[in-house]
Amino acid sequence: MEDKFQQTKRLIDKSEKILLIAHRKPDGDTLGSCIALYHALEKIGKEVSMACIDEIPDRYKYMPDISKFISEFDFHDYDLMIVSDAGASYMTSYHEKYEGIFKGDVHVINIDHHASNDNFGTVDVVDNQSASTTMIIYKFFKFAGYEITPVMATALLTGIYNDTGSFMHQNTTPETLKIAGELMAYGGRVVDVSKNLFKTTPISTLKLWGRVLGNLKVNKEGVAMSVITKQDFDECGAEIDELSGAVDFINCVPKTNYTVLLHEDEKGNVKGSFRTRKEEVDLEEIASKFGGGGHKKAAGFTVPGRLEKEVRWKIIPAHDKRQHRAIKPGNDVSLSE
Ligand SMILES: [Mn+2]
Repeated sequence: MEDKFQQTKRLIDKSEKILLIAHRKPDGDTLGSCIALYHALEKIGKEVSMACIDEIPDRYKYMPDISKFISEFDFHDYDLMIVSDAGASYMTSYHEKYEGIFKGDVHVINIDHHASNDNFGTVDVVDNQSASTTMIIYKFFKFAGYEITPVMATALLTGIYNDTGSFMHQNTTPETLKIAGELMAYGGRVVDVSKNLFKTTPISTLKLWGRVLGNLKVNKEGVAMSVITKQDFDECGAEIDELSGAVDFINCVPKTNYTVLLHEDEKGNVKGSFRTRKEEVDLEEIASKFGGGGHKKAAGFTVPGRLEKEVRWKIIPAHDKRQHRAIKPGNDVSLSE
């Protein structure tokens, strides 16, 4: 990593105008990376811009200068582009908008932590052992001797919080916690990050998650399952991406083998997301039966189609013939789904 950091520093040192690029559908890691780099590079006298093809979600607006993101630019205006947290150049979506952008006319530093990174940069600073891209950037700042301000520390913490689900995912290591601690010591505002990332939810999302909870059932095979239709999205006034995280939230029912959340999308597909807390369950295998894939503990699939509710009613006769009790719902009549 040292030589990659050296090459990165050399490219930054000889550049005047630098463009920082976030990936499409930006999250806390790509945005925190850009904001921290923006402050670091401005401080050493560079002319810096930040770009993202999609709008910045409101929950990240606590980070200073986040309003400075632009969506359009002329890449020939810059000496250097730094792309953060993008597993491939197409994840920025700028390859479609600007022909030749990543073809070598302008140097590119690719800083990322995805195992699937396709090394599209002039310099590729890729470490898939890192829980977040901001952790790599933190190490680079230390290497380069850049001053870390409280604003930069908060931005770097945002990436760590985002990608570890506030230290709850398996990618949380002793090093993750150590760096998070150091960032707090640099003045990083943990409370701002958790409040905005995890404790701010629009009413449409709450209503949608309410339906996820209301529809949740556990079947005889020990599978916790919930369903969201297109109509649910419409009635809650919610977008598809507001469902993200819901499957992790409901993957908490004791004694279940795994959890599945099915939903319809706007393109006429049914998508399934699987999660499990059990060591012995291999979800990649289960998802592959539906033509999907993923990891052992988190997987998914997409099939064209729609969801239809099938309700069966059956009458279970009372065993005690002497009493001739009336059949009551929930007692003798069962609803199976
Ligand atoms: Mn990331």
